Amino acid sequence: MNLVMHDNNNPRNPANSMTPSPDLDIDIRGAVAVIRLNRPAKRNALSDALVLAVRDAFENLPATVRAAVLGGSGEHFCAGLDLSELKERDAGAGLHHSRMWHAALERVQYGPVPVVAALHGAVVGGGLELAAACHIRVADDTAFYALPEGSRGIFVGGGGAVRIPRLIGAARMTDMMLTGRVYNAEEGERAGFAQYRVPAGQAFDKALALAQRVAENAPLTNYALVHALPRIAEQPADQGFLTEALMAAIAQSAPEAKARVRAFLEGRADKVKKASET
Ligand code: 1HE
Repeated sequence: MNLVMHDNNNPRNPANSMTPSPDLDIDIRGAVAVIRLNRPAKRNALSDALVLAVRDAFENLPATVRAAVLGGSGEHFCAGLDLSELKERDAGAGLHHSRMWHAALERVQYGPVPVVAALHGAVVGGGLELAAACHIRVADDTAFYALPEGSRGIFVGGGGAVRIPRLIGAARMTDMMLTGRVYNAEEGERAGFAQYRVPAGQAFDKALALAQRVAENAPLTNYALVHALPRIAEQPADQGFLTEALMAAIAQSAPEAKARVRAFLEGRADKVKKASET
């Protein structure tokens, strides 16, 4: 049993609603939840059970958690859909299977906290769809990105058709699926898959450091970034401006926001440093 749940105090949801999975490690480290796909022998391929375990993990994070890291054990982040479970499905069953993935990855993207993905090795197919549902992606130099669905005679079904073009553009995604093109870590950073690239073996440490930094933000600011920003980006501009104003008004009214601004004005908070100093 590889499930490690160090903190069962969970006011957000009853702890007993958690579906333990032997293939998912959950380690609560203070304000950061470290969640790891743990099926290295199968390259962390996403069985239905593992997809549901990811959903449950994000649904049941303890209220003390302020950010999460999502990574994979072994040599690869994730080999995508578990192809051994790919059955003959009629159209209705295929629809529901895809919608099950959508519901699970929706809990990652629109869950309670920002999620930093630590990527290495294969980030392919449904693994790339899962990474795209996270808020920050850190990739090490071993990472590579592909959408082999094109060659397997299938299509993306885990939200990739919506999320991946927003990272790299529809033209690049079309090319990847039509031609089987694989992006290496450097090309992937340039294309927009990852916001950070680090030397081999350092993705997890960098992701954890970023998550710890994210966890220090005022909770309402993180809420606005996870829940409001992507929706504002989808709204027509005039509606987006109004949603932005409403969110800004709510965030700045929090006592924590007022205290943070006061701390700066009284010289007790960090100044913004030049990029070369950070
Ligand atoms: C798997 C899977 C998998 C590995 N489902 N079992 N995804 C793909 O098409 C990618 C398929 N996988 C690969 O291309 C390679 O495995 C990797 C590049 C990821 C890794 O290569 P490597 O040499 O390190 O490992 P391997 O020897 O290929 O695999 C080790 C074992 O994992 C082996 O099983 P074994 O019993 O022979 O040891 C593989 O069969 C197994 N394995 N990947 C099942 N994906 C919501 S829709 C999403 C649609 C998709 O994601 S389609 C894309 C699926």
